[in-house]
Amino acid sequence: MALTARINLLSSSTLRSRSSSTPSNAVLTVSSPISSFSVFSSLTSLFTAPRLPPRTSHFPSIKASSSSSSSTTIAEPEGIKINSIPTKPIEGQKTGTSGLRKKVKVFTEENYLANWIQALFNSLPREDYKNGLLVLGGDGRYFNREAAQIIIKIAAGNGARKILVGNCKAVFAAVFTSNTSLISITMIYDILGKANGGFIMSASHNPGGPEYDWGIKFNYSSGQPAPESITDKIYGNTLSINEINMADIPDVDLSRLGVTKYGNFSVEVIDPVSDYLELLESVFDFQLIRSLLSRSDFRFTFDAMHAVTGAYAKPIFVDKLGAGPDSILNGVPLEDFGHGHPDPNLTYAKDLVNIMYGGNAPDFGAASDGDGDRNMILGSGFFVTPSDSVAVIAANAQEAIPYFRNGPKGLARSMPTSGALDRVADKLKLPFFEVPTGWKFFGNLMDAGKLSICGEESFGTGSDHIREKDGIWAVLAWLSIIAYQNKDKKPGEQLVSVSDVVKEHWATYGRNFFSRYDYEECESEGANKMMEYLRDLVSKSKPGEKFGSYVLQVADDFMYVDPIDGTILSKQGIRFVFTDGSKIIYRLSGTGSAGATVRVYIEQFETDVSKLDADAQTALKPLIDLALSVSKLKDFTGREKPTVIT
Ligand code: VG1
Ligand code: CO
Repeated sequence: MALTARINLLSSSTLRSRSSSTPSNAVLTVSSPISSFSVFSSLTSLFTAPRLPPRTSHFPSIKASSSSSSSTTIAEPEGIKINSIPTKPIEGQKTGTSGLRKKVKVFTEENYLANWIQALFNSLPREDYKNGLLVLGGDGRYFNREAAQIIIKIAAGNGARKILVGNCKAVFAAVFTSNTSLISITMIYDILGKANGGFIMSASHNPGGPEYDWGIKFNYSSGQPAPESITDKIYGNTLSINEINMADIPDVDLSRLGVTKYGNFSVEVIDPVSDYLELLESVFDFQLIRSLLSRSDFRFTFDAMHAVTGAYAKPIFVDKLGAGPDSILNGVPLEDFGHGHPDPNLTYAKDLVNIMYGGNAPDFGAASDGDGDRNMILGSGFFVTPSDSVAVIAANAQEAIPYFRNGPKGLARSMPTSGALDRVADKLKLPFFEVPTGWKFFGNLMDAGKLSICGEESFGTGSDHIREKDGIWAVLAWLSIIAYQNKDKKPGEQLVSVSDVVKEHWATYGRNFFSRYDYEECESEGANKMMEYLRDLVSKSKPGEKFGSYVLQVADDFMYVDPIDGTILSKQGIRFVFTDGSKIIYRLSGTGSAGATVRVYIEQFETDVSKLDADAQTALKPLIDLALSVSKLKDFTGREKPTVIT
C-alpha cells in the first residue's frame, strides 16, 4: 500500500491505546546467540575492543530513566513501565532537505528532541512500529550518546520491540559510530528484511561540537529517507504534541556488543562494519580492486575527516583490499571532527587537497563526510566534479562492477546536477530521471526497479544497493574502474589515471562545465527577497529573450511529479536555461542550522576538443557574472564573495 494511504489509516486513538503488564529486570547478554537474529549472534562474538563505561548524560533535556515529578505512570506494557510525560509544542521543528538540523544548544533545550521523536511516532501507522524493529546509528558527533538514550526510551515507550544500534569496535567503544544509512539498509535488505525504520543521529556535513550542529534523520521501511508526506506530518504533530511516552528503563550501555533486555523490549548493539563489508563484497569485484591497491606503482589516500568512515576505512581499504596502512588520513572519528567541517570538497577537505595537489602526489585520493554518504574523488593534481563522477561511473559500471553486469536499469540526477549523466543515459539508451534536490526522491524509482545509479552535484553518488547515497561505495566504484582499465598493465607500464578516465569521458560525451557558489548563513530576509525577486523575473521572462550574450530557452521554478506515486513538489529551484544548453539555477539550502544559505549553480556544455581542458572557473566566468547580476545577489545578501566554491 502506498505510504500516503497507510498514513491516512492512522487514528490518534489507536496511537494512544496501551495495555498493562508487569515490569521485569533488565538482562544484559553479551555474545549470546539470538534465535531470530542469527547473523548478529556471530557478530557479537567478534567484539574484542577495550570497553569503556558509557558517559552519563549531563544535558538538561528529558531523561527517561528518571521519573519526572510531573509524569504519570500510565501503563506497563510488554513488561516495562511507561511514563506519560506532559510537554508543550515547540516551534520550528520542520525537517529540511535531509532531516532536522539545529545547533546543539537548541536540541538540548528541554524536550526538544523528545518532542520530535514522539511526534514521529504519532505520525506513523501504529502497525509500522508496534512490536517492530528499529535501527539506530549516528556519525559519532557530540550529543549522540545522550540523544541515543532518549530515542531508545521513547521507542520503547511507544511499543517498539527491538532496537539495533551500530557500534564500531574498530575505533572506540564508548562512542558508537556508524553510518546508519548503511546499517539500516543492510539490516533491511540483506539480513532481516523486517526492520521498520531507522534513526540516523547526524547533521551530515555540518560541523559538530557543543557550539555547532546536531541533527536527526528518519529512514523508512525500505531504508529510504522519509518522504515529505511523513516529514510534513511529523511537523504538524510537533505543533500539537502534549505528551511523550517514555519507557522507565535505565540508560543502556551502548559501548559493547550484545543484547540488553527489559521485559519484551531489547536493544542490541551490533557491529555494522562487518555487515556492510559483506554487502560491498556482493557488489564489487574485491579481487580486482585488491590487484590495484596492492600494486607498488599505485598510491591511494583516503581522508575520513575524523568522521564515521574512519571506522570503516581501515577494515575495508587496508585490511580487506590491501591499501597501505598509511593511506588513511584523519581516521579516528571525533565528536567535533577535530574542529573540522566534515564536508568533502575543495574548501573543507584541505589536508587531502594539499596532498593531491602537492609534489609526488598519490594516484588516487578520496574523502567522505560526517555520516559517510558523500564522497570526493581526486586524481593526482586533478579534481573530479561530482556531476562528472556519477556520469563516469554510469558509463563504466557494466564492465567494471559485477553488480551491474546486466547494465544499469536507469539513471537519475538531482535537478541542479550537470547534464553529464543525461548524455550517458542517451548513449546507453537507459531510462533517465531528473528529481528535486535530496536523496529521498530516488527511493521510489529504485523500489520500482527503474533506477540503478544516481547522483547529486553535492558530492552524493550511489546506487540501488541501498537507498542512501554511499561515500565508500563511490570510492570503490572509482577504484573498480581504474583497476579494470589497468588490469593488464605490467609493473613499470604507464597506468591509466583518474584524469585519463575523465578526459576520455569528455572526449566521448563532451564536457559539462559545472560550478556551485554557496553563500552560507546569509540574513534570511535578504535571501528570501532575492528568491521572490527571481520568481517574479521568471514569471516575466519569455523564451528568446537575451540575457547578455545568452538567449533564454526556458525559465521556471522546478516542479516535480513523482512518476511512481504522483506526489507533486513545486518551488524546487529557479532555473534559467539558455538555448546553448547553459543553465543558471538558484536555491536556498534546506540543511543549514542558522540563517539562509544561497546556492547558485552554473553549467555550460562544451564539445570543442581544444577547450575541454580549460579551468572550470575560467570557462564559466561569463555565466557566473551573469548569474550574479541577474539575481542582484550582492544587493540582496550584501555578500561580495561566496563562502564555498565547488
Ligand atoms: C544539501 C545538498 C543535497 C543533499 C543534502 C543532504 O542540501 O545540496 O544535494 O542531498 O544536502 O546531504 P541543501 O538543501 O542544503 O542544498 V547530507 O550528506 O547532508 O545527508
Ligand atoms: Co551526509
